[in-house]
Amino acid sequence: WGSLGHIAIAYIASNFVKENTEAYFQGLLGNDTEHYLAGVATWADSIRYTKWGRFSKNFHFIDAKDDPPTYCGVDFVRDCKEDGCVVSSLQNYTSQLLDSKLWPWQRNQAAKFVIHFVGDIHQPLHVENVAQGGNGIHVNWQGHEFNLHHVWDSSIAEKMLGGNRRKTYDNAFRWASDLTDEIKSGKYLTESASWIDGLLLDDPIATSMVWANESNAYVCSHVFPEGPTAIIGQELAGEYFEKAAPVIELQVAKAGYRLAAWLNLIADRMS
Ligand code: DCM
Ligand code: DCM
Ligand code: ZN
Repeated sequence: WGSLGHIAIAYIASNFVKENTEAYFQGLLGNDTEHYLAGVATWADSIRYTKWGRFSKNFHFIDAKDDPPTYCGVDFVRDCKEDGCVVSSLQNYTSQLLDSKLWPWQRNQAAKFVIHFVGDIHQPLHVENVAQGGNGIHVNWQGHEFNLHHVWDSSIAEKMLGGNRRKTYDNAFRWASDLTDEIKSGKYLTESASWIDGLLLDDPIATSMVWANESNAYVCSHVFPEGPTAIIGQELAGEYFEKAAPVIELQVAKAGYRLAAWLNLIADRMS
Protein backbone atom coordinates (compact mmCIF):
# COMPACT_ATOMS: atom_id res chain seq x y z
CA TRP A 1 0.00 0.00 0.00
CA GLY A 2 0.94 3.63 -0.27
CA SER A 3 1.20 5.76 2.87
CA LEU A 4 -2.57 6.27 3.11
CA GLY A 5 -3.25 2.53 3.38
CA HIS A 6 -0.44 1.75 5.81
CA ILE A 7 -1.29 4.65 8.12
CA ALA A 8 -5.02 3.82 8.07
CA ILE A 9 -4.24 0.19 8.95
CA ALA A 10 -2.12 1.35 11.89
CA TYR A 11 -4.86 3.67 13.19
CA ILE A 12 -7.45 0.88 12.93
CA ALA A 13 -5.12 -1.38 14.92
CA SER A 14 -4.70 1.32 17.59
CA ASN A 15 -8.49 1.36 17.93
CA PHE A 16 -8.62 -2.37 18.74
CA VAL A 17 -5.53 -3.15 20.83
CA LYS A 18 -5.94 -3.78 24.55
CA GLU A 19 -4.67 -1.27 27.10
CA ASN A 20 -1.62 -3.31 28.06
CA THR A 21 -0.77 -3.75 24.37
CA GLU A 22 -0.89 -0.01 23.83
CA ALA A 23 1.37 0.59 26.83
CA TYR A 24 3.81 -2.12 25.73
CA PHE A 25 4.20 -0.84 22.16
CA GLN A 26 4.24 2.81 23.19
CA GLY A 27 7.20 1.90 25.38
CA LEU A 28 8.96 -0.12 22.70
CA LEU A 29 8.40 2.54 20.04
CA GLY A 30 9.17 5.45 22.36
CA ASN A 31 5.97 7.32 21.54
CA ASP A 32 3.18 7.70 24.07
CA THR A 33 0.74 9.53 21.80
CA GLU A 34 -2.19 7.96 19.91
CA HIS A 35 0.03 8.02 16.80
CA TYR A 36 2.54 5.44 18.08
CA LEU A 37 1.62 2.86 15.41
CA ALA A 38 0.66 5.26 12.59
CA GLY A 39 3.92 7.16 13.02
CA VAL A 40 6.04 4.12 12.09
CA ALA A 41 3.69 2.46 9.55
CA THR A 42 5.62 3.63 6.48
CA TRP A 43 9.13 3.38 7.93
CA ALA A 44 9.80 0.09 6.09
CA ASP A 45 9.05 1.78 2.74
CA SER A 46 11.27 4.74 3.59
CA ILE A 47 14.33 2.51 4.07
CA ARG A 48 13.84 -0.06 1.32
CA TYR A 49 15.42 2.15 -1.34
CA THR A 50 18.41 3.12 0.82
CA LYS A 51 21.74 1.32 0.72
CA TRP A 52 21.36 0.23 4.32
CA GLY A 53 17.77 -0.94 3.90
CA ARG A 54 18.13 -2.82 0.61
CA PHE A 55 18.26 -6.17 2.40
CA SER A 56 14.54 -5.73 3.10
CA LYS A 57 13.29 -4.92 -0.38
CA ASN A 58 11.87 -8.40 -1.07
CA PHE A 59 10.24 -8.59 2.35
CA HIS A 60 7.18 -6.60 1.23
CA PHE A 61 5.64 -9.24 -1.03
CA ILE A 62 5.40 -12.88 -2.07
CA ASP A 63 5.34 -13.69 -5.79
CA ALA A 64 2.60 -16.31 -6.10
CA LYS A 65 3.29 -18.26 -9.29
CA ASP A 66 -0.37 -18.79 -10.10
CA ASP A 67 -2.27 -18.26 -13.34
CA PRO A 68 -5.03 -15.67 -12.95
CA PRO A 69 -7.93 -15.60 -13.58
CA THR A 70 -8.24 -19.40 -13.84
CA TYR A 71 -5.98 -20.46 -11.00
CA CYS A 72 -5.09 -18.50 -7.88
CA GLY A 73 -3.19 -19.77 -4.85
CA VAL A 74 0.00 -19.21 -2.86
CA ASP A 75 2.48 -21.90 -1.90
CA PHE A 76 5.10 -20.94 0.67
CA VAL A 77 7.79 -23.34 -0.54
CA ARG A 78 7.20 -22.58 -4.21
CA ASP A 79 6.77 -18.82 -3.93
CA CYS A 80 8.96 -17.48 -1.10
CA LYS A 81 12.36 -16.44 -2.48
CA GLU A 82 15.56 -17.70 -0.88
CA ASP A 83 16.32 -14.27 0.56
CA GLY A 84 12.84 -13.89 1.99
CA CYS A 85 9.29 -12.76 1.32
CA VAL A 86 6.51 -11.14 3.29
CA VAL A 87 5.52 -14.43 4.93
CA SER A 88 9.01 -15.40 6.10
CA SER A 89 9.56 -11.81 7.24
CA LEU A 90 6.46 -11.85 9.40
CA GLN A 91 7.78 -15.05 10.94
CA ASN A 92 11.27 -13.64 11.47
CA TYR A 93 10.27 -10.27 12.92
CA THR A 94 7.49 -11.75 15.07
CA SER A 95 9.99 -14.12 16.68
CA GLN A 96 12.39 -11.22 17.21
CA LEU A 97 9.60 -9.37 19.02
CA LEU A 98 9.18 -12.38 21.30
CA ASP A 99 12.88 -12.71 22.06
CA SER A 100 13.63 -10.82 25.26
CA LYS A 101 17.35 -11.55 24.85
CA LEU A 102 17.53 -9.12 21.90
CA TRP A 103 18.34 -5.46 22.37
CA PRO A 104 15.39 -3.08 22.65
CA TRP A 105 16.47 -1.39 19.37
CA GLN A 106 16.21 -4.74 17.61
CA ARG A 107 12.70 -5.32 18.93
CA ASN A 108 11.82 -1.71 18.06
CA GLN A 109 12.88 -2.37 14.46
CA ALA A 110 11.07 -5.72 14.41
CA ALA A 111 7.87 -3.97 15.55
CA LYS A 112 8.13 -1.46 12.71
CA PHE A 113 8.53 -4.28 10.16
CA VAL A 114 5.61 -6.31 11.55
CA ILE A 115 3.30 -3.26 11.56
CA HIS A 116 4.14 -2.63 7.89
CA PHE A 117 4.14 -6.19 6.58
CA VAL A 118 0.76 -7.15 8.08
CA GLY A 119 -0.48 -4.29 5.89
CA ASP A 120 1.31 -5.28 2.69
CA ILE A 121 0.22 -8.93 2.81
CA HIS A 122 -3.39 -7.72 2.52
CA GLN A 123 -2.71 -5.91 -0.80
CA PRO A 124 -3.63 -8.49 -3.50
CA LEU A 125 -0.81 -7.40 -5.85
CA HIS A 126 1.75 -7.93 -3.08
CA VAL A 127 0.78 -11.61 -3.29
CA GLU A 128 1.14 -12.06 -7.05
CA ASN A 129 3.97 -12.81 -9.47
CA VAL A 130 2.46 -11.50 -12.74
CA ALA A 131 4.52 -8.53 -14.01
CA GLN A 132 6.19 -8.16 -10.59
CA GLY A 133 2.96 -7.62 -8.74
CA GLY A 134 1.50 -5.58 -11.60
CA ASN A 135 4.38 -3.07 -11.64
CA GLY A 136 5.06 -3.89 -15.29
CA ILE A 137 1.46 -3.39 -16.46
CA HIS A 138 0.56 0.03 -17.86
CA VAL A 139 -3.00 1.17 -17.37
CA ASN A 140 -4.88 4.47 -17.49
CA TRP A 141 -6.16 6.31 -14.46
CA GLN A 142 -8.30 9.37 -15.11
CA GLY A 143 -6.61 9.69 -18.49
CA HIS A 144 -3.02 9.41 -17.25
CA GLU A 145 -0.70 6.46 -17.51
CA PHE A 146 0.05 4.57 -14.29
CA ASN A 147 1.18 1.08 -13.44
CA LEU A 148 -1.40 -1.32 -12.07
CA HIS A 149 0.46 -1.86 -8.79
CA HIS A 150 0.30 1.85 -8.02
CA VAL A 151 -3.41 1.97 -8.82
CA TRP A 152 -4.06 -0.75 -6.20
CA ASP A 153 -1.50 0.66 -3.72
CA SER A 154 -2.80 4.23 -3.79
CA SER A 155 -5.02 5.60 -6.58
CA ILE A 156 -8.20 3.68 -5.75
CA ALA A 157 -8.13 4.55 -2.04
CA GLU A 158 -7.27 8.19 -2.76
CA LYS A 159 -10.22 8.52 -5.16
CA MET A 160 -12.50 6.82 -2.65
CA LEU A 161 -11.58 9.22 0.14
CA GLY A 162 -11.29 12.47 -1.75
CA GLY A 163 -10.12 15.34 0.40
CA ASN A 164 -6.80 17.11 0.28
CA ARG A 165 -4.24 14.67 -0.99
CA ARG A 166 -1.41 16.24 0.98
CA LYS A 167 -3.13 15.59 4.31
CA THR A 168 -2.27 11.90 4.35
CA TYR A 169 -2.40 11.43 8.13
CA ASP A 170 -5.74 13.27 8.44
CA ASN A 171 -7.27 11.27 5.59
CA ALA A 172 -5.96 8.01 6.99
CA PHE A 173 -7.26 8.87 10.47
CA ARG A 174 -10.72 9.64 9.06
CA TRP A 175 -10.77 6.44 6.97
CA ALA A 176 -9.66 4.41 9.97
CA SER A 177 -12.44 5.87 12.13
CA ASP A 178 -15.04 4.97 9.50
CA LEU A 179 -13.74 1.42 9.12
CA THR A 180 -13.49 1.02 12.91
CA ASP A 181 -17.21 1.90 13.15
CA GLU A 182 -18.02 -0.62 10.42
CA ILE A 183 -16.20 -3.32 12.39
CA LYS A 184 -17.73 -2.38 15.75
CA SER A 185 -21.32 -1.88 14.65
CA GLY A 186 -21.65 -1.72 10.87
CA LYS A 187 -21.26 -3.87 7.77
CA TYR A 188 -18.27 -5.87 9.11
CA LEU A 189 -19.78 -6.60 12.54
CA THR A 190 -20.62 -10.25 11.83
CA GLU A 191 -17.70 -11.29 9.67
CA SER A 192 -14.97 -9.55 11.65
CA ALA A 193 -15.00 -12.22 14.37
CA SER A 194 -13.83 -14.78 11.80
CA TRP A 195 -10.96 -12.52 10.66
CA ILE A 196 -9.03 -13.34 13.83
CA ASP A 197 -10.06 -17.01 14.08
CA GLY A 198 -7.15 -19.39 14.43
CA LEU A 199 -4.35 -16.83 14.83
CA LEU A 200 -1.30 -18.80 15.97
CA LEU A 201 1.47 -16.76 17.53
CA ASP A 202 3.67 -19.86 17.51
CA ASP A 203 3.08 -20.42 13.80
CA PRO A 204 3.34 -17.07 12.01
CA ILE A 205 3.88 -18.84 8.68
CA ALA A 206 0.60 -20.77 8.84
CA THR A 207 -1.20 -17.68 10.13
CA SER A 208 0.09 -15.32 7.47
CA MET A 209 -0.38 -17.89 4.69
CA VAL A 210 -4.12 -17.74 5.44
CA TRP A 211 -3.94 -13.96 5.00
CA ALA A 212 -1.85 -14.33 1.83
CA ASN A 213 -4.26 -16.79 0.22
CA GLU A 214 -7.23 -14.52 0.94
CA SER A 215 -5.48 -11.54 -0.69
CA ASN A 216 -4.32 -13.59 -3.64
CA ALA A 217 -7.87 -14.84 -4.33
CA TYR A 218 -8.79 -11.23 -5.21
CA VAL A 219 -6.16 -11.31 -7.97
CA CYS A 220 -8.40 -13.78 -9.83
CA SER A 221 -11.74 -12.15 -8.95
CA HIS A 222 -11.02 -8.40 -8.99
CA VAL A 223 -7.49 -7.55 -10.17
CA PHE A 224 -7.42 -9.63 -13.36
CA PRO A 225 -11.04 -10.80 -13.82
CA GLU A 226 -10.34 -11.27 -17.54
CA GLY A 227 -6.65 -12.08 -17.29
CA PRO A 228 -3.52 -9.90 -17.19
CA THR A 229 -3.39 -9.02 -20.90
CA ALA A 230 -6.98 -7.77 -21.05
CA ILE A 231 -6.23 -4.99 -18.56
CA ILE A 232 -3.30 -3.41 -20.41
CA GLY A 233 -4.10 0.19 -21.39
CA GLN A 234 -7.60 0.11 -19.90
CA GLU A 235 -9.10 3.10 -18.05
CA LEU A 236 -9.59 1.86 -14.48
CA ALA A 237 -11.18 4.86 -12.74
CA GLY A 238 -14.71 3.86 -13.84
CA GLU A 239 -16.39 0.45 -13.57
CA TYR A 240 -13.17 -1.27 -12.48
CA PHE A 241 -12.82 1.22 -9.62
CA GLU A 242 -16.40 0.57 -8.48
CA LYS A 243 -15.68 -3.13 -8.08
CA ALA A 244 -12.19 -2.76 -6.60
CA ALA A 245 -13.00 -0.11 -3.97
CA PRO A 246 -15.03 -2.42 -1.66
CA VAL A 247 -12.23 -5.02 -1.82
CA ILE A 248 -9.66 -2.44 -0.76
CA GLU A 249 -11.85 -1.23 2.11
CA LEU A 250 -12.33 -4.80 3.30
CA GLN A 251 -8.63 -5.66 3.05
CA VAL A 252 -7.59 -2.51 4.91
CA ALA A 253 -10.17 -3.12 7.65
CA LYS A 254 -9.05 -6.76 8.00
CA ALA A 255 -5.38 -5.84 8.09
CA GLY A 256 -5.95 -3.32 10.89
CA TYR A 257 -8.10 -5.68 12.93
CA ARG A 258 -5.63 -8.54 12.51
CA LEU A 259 -2.66 -6.32 13.34
CA ALA A 260 -4.35 -5.39 16.63
CA ALA A 261 -4.98 -9.06 17.45
CA TRP A 262 -1.40 -10.00 16.56
CA LEU A 263 0.06 -7.20 18.71
CA ASN A 264 -2.25 -8.26 21.58
CA LEU A 265 -0.86 -11.79 21.45
CA ILE A 266 2.72 -10.47 21.44
CA ALA A 267 2.18 -8.04 24.33
CA ASP A 268 0.43 -10.74 26.40
CA ARG A 269 3.33 -13.14 25.87
CA MET A 270 5.89 -10.49 26.84
CA SER A 271 4.23 -9.35 30.06
N1 DCM B 1 8.44 4.80 -2.67
C1 DCM B 1 9.59 5.43 -2.19
N2 DCM B 1 10.68 5.59 -3.03
C2 DCM B 1 10.63 5.13 -4.29
C3 DCM B 1 9.47 4.48 -4.78
C4 DCM B 1 8.39 4.34 -3.94
O1 DCM B 1 9.62 5.84 -1.03
N3 DCM B 1 11.69 5.31 -5.10
C5 DCM B 1 7.30 4.64 -1.76
C6 DCM B 1 6.05 5.29 -2.30
C7 DCM B 1 4.93 4.40 -1.83
C8 DCM B 1 5.62 3.12 -1.41
O2 DCM B 1 7.02 3.27 -1.60
O3 DCM B 1 4.28 4.97 -0.70
C9 DCM B 1 5.11 1.97 -2.21
O4 DCM B 1 5.74 0.86 -1.73
P1 DCM B 1 5.12 -0.59 -1.97
O5 DCM B 1 4.53 -0.52 -3.32
O6 DCM B 1 6.25 -1.40 -1.50
O7 DCM B 1 3.97 -0.69 -0.96
N1 DCM C 1 6.42 -5.28 -5.45
C1 DCM C 1 5.60 -6.38 -5.40
N2 DCM C 1 5.96 -7.53 -6.03
C2 DCM C 1 7.11 -7.59 -6.73
C3 DCM C 1 7.96 -6.47 -6.79
C4 DCM C 1 7.59 -5.32 -6.15
O1 DCM C 1 4.55 -6.34 -4.77
N3 DCM C 1 7.46 -8.73 -7.32
C5 DCM C 1 6.00 -4.04 -4.78
C6 DCM C 1 6.97 -3.48 -3.80
C7 DCM C 1 6.69 -2.00 -3.90
C8 DCM C 1 6.26 -1.78 -5.32
O2 DCM C 1 5.83 -3.08 -5.79
O3 DCM C 1 5.57 -1.70 -3.10
C9 DCM C 1 7.34 -1.21 -6.19
O4 DCM C 1 8.45 -2.05 -6.09
P1 DCM C 1 9.87 -1.66 -6.73
O5 DCM C 1 10.15 -0.29 -6.23
O6 DCM C 1 10.79 -2.71 -6.15
O7 DCM C 1 9.65 -1.77 -8.18
ZN1 ZN D 1 5.64 -2.03 1.58
